[in-house]
Amino acid sequence: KKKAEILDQAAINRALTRMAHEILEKNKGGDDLVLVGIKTRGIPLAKRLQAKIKQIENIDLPVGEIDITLYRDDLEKITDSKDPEIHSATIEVELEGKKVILIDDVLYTGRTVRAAMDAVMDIGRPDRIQLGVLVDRGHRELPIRADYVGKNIPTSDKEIVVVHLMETDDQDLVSIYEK
Ligand code: 3GP
Ligand code: 5GP
Ligand code: MG
Repeated sequence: KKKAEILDQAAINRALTRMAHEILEKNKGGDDLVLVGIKTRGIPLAKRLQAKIKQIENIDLPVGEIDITLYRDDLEKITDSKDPEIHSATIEVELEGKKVILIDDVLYTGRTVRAAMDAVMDIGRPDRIQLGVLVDRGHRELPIRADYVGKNIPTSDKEIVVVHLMETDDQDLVSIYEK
């Protein structure tokens, strides 16, 4: 049951524009940055950030992809589910000396990000790993935080954040639903 619409298309676009500027500011430009999208909706978000960074600084950042399997029968059991596992990771560029920025749509327990960091470290040895998410909904179960956040949305564990993106869902909209 839908409770509220939190970000519409314009708000999502503004948040991503700000995040692109923050990424460039924090890293003093785009040198050695590699964006890595986490499975479905992190990937179009990483590509949008890549396009914005291209507009701002005229540089083409590489975009990699990590596919993480969740092993969840249903979303009710989200917190007592087993840790996620890496299904595949595709990063075409050498990571030695690079700064990897993981991108996901929603940050929740942090378990997916932990698994994604393992996958990156298996592929190469970046100098740094940072994290950007469109929505931080709280409820971390690990000491993980995001460096770039589109919007903090305090949620109860009975709520879910539904992220719709043009590329996957034919519209841009972030809403809160009650399970
Ligand atoms: P996404 O990351 O592409 O949005 O994690 C696999 C998918 O399951 C995610 O895809 C996400 O949409 C969905 N998902 C995982 N946990 C939750 C949750 O707590 N609530 C909701 N609505 N979806 C979830
Ligand atoms: P984690 O609990 O590991 O932080 O999140 C697990 C995965 O599910 C991540 O890819 C995250 O984006 C997604 N996720 C967690 N909670 C939500 C949510 O409320 N809504 C959506 N759309 N995805 C979620
Ligand atoms: Mg996600």
